[in-house]
Amino acid sequence: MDQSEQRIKIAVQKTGRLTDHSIGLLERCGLKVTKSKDQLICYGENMPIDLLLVRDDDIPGLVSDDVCDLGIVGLNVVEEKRLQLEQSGSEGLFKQIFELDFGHCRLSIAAPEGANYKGSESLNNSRIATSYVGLLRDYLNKHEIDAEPVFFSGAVEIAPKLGRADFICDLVSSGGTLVANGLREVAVLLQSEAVVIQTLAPLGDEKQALVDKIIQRLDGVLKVRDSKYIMLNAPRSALDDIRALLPGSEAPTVMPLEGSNDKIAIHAVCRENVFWETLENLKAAGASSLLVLPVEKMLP
Ligand code: PRT
Ligand code: ZN
Repeated sequence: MDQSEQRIKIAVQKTGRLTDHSIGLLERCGLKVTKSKDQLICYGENMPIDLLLVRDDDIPGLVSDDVCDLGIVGLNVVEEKRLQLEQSGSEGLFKQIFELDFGHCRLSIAAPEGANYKGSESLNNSRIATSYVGLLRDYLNKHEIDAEPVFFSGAVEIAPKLGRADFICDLVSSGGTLVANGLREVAVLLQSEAVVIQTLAPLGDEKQALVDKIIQRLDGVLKVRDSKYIMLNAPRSALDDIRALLPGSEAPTVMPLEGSNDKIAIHAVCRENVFWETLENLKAAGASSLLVLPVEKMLP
């Protein structure tokens, strides 16, 4: 078999909101790539993994057509493609592996400030501008609303001012764009964030083992994102109080301190962030020499 066929291809957004997070996440999984974003492909230097840099809208198709083995893309784009494929009776799909906790946004319907909106029935007999015709149609069907999606590929928020639509359906994160265009969010269709998708095509043992390894590493990186390693000294008598104060920690390591009979050192991995208040409470409970360190990697 051609050696290039044994390499894993991961589709990531070439330039946009997801690019730096996607590449940064893969780097934290141990992948080193040549960094040129002008190229279509970034070759992995230390692992048989290459990144295909493409428009985000093309990512689900590349994965469902088995051109790429994995893809990192917004759930909004994944769901839109899934509905398009389903509506056209197409077989090719992908499996969604997990959410990556970046690229958060929601797909919402918004109405002009002055519009008399009294619930989803107010959408009847209206035109709604969107780039997400599949998701919008799905929502309208489920709510038995008779409205017409009007396709806009960008600048959806100006459609009502242009007289091209009565409402819009677009992505919202801070809500600033809606406010700046005199629009009000009235219904949320989908909560979205970046996700990993995988081809449904069988990969063969070697490639599957590599994909499993990347998925395990991604999982490890995501799990320790908020974790901290905390070290402190304390009187032995304060152990129970201190354990109760350590956020999200299971079994701390307790060690005697050389030259002291009643003092111990406590080390623990906390699965949540350790805030100043917690440190102050630990100190009040008798802890001293507190040290909090970030956790970079963890394997169970
Ligand atoms: O060139 P390419 O097609 O790859 O990029 P793109 O322009 O289609 O996508 P890009 O980079 O803008 O967004 C990529 C992904 O980021 C989206 O598919 C979402 O999953 C996610 N994301 C997160 C967002 C937003 N937040 C977001 N706020 N995508 C777009 N927006 C836009 C929105 O369309 C609206 O115009 O930002 C505006 C609203 O933002 P707020 O903060 O004013 O509410
Ligand atoms: Zn796009």
